Amino acid sequence: MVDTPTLFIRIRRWTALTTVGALMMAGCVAEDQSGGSAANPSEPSGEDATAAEDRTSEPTFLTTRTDVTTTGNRQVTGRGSVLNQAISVDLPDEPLWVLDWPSDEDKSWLVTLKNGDAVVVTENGELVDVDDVPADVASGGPPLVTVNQEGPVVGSAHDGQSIFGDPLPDSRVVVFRSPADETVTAALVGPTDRYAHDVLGDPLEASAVEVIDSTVDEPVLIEVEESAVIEGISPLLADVDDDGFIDVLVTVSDANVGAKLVAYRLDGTLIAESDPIGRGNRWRNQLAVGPIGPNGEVEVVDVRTPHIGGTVEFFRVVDDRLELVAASEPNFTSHVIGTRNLDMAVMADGDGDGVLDVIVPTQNRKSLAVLTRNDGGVDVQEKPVDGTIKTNLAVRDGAQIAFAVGTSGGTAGDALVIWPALDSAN
Ligand SMILES: [Ca+2]
Ligand SMILES: [Ca+2]
Repeated sequence: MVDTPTLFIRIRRWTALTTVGALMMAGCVAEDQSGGSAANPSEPSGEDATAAEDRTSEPTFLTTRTDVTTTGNRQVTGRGSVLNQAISVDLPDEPLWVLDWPSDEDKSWLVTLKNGDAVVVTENGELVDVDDVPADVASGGPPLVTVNQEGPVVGSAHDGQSIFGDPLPDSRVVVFRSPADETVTAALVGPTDRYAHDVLGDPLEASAVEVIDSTVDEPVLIEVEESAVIEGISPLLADVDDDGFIDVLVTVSDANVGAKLVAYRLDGTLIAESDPIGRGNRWRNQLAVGPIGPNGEVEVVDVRTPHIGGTVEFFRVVDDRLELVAASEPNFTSHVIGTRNLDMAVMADGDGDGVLDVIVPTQNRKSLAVLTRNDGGVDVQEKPVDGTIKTNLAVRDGAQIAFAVGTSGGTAGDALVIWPALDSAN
């Protein structure tokens, strides 16, 4: 699958850095080809892999998020499978969000419920109430979990906005941290109602993305055209063109041609953009960036028109274009219209062979599909889940990945459906 030593090292280091859900997500692009030192988080770093991995032991940086990583890139490595038999645990109400709950045993899940409660589901299927939940989360907003000296704490996914002057009210802050502790922090800003599509939970979308690079004096404001908006709830930080430099990916929409994917450098210059869908009120949900191509090529994955029969699309940077290189049949979704849950699909191994796939609900949300790139397109495997998927697809990453989703209408009514981590002996 992986065709170059450089990519192999990158993947291994990404695994190590995300195994504990750490904040520092730098290893994937921090390879030093020249032996020079790191002057900028967007440049190859001089730190070796050992130094980078040692930092993951710092517990204050532990965090779990519904968008899987702090960079907003919903991609993890390791082996996992959603095609195996799952375990269902009864819940007292409809689930909204699910997160890895990093307890001592590390096999529990946090579930927030429609009635405002939050519970931890333990490995034994016991439910433990969680008392301290922010108002934003109790009213249905996305949670995140941080770990302090007393243990896991529930926060809001909207925490951290205050460093931005004019944030989109529901923007998530994304962070990339280099091995040298340099950071890139970004959020969507400049709320506007000038594009009346209104499918992401309110009438407001962003007019710009603000990038705070700790090695640069001033924040960079990347504004889109006056007819357009950034239609999402966060930017995505990843090396879109696989040149060793971190980039910013957003979805730009307008009333005439609908949504397109656009990648910028940290200084705001354009790297590449996809074709737009071609008509207004047609959205695409950018999901992840990673080496998912049939020979390990870095590709950008989205779900095109997730509300009306979504197609999973795969793009590569070719000159100044994000060129469509493969697409599924239109049978998938990663978003329910009107909600803020854009986290129903991930790029991760979904069939247990250790090779990256896209795991995404089918349009009726009664199955999960595992999509694997092949030379000509996409292979699809599907597995029914117990009920209809109501939440994000939660991931506990590591060498062996566990997954969980909340469902309603299954054999147990409301339930948490869990795919435990594969036995490492398998
Ligand atoms: Ca790049
Ligand atoms: Ca796989």
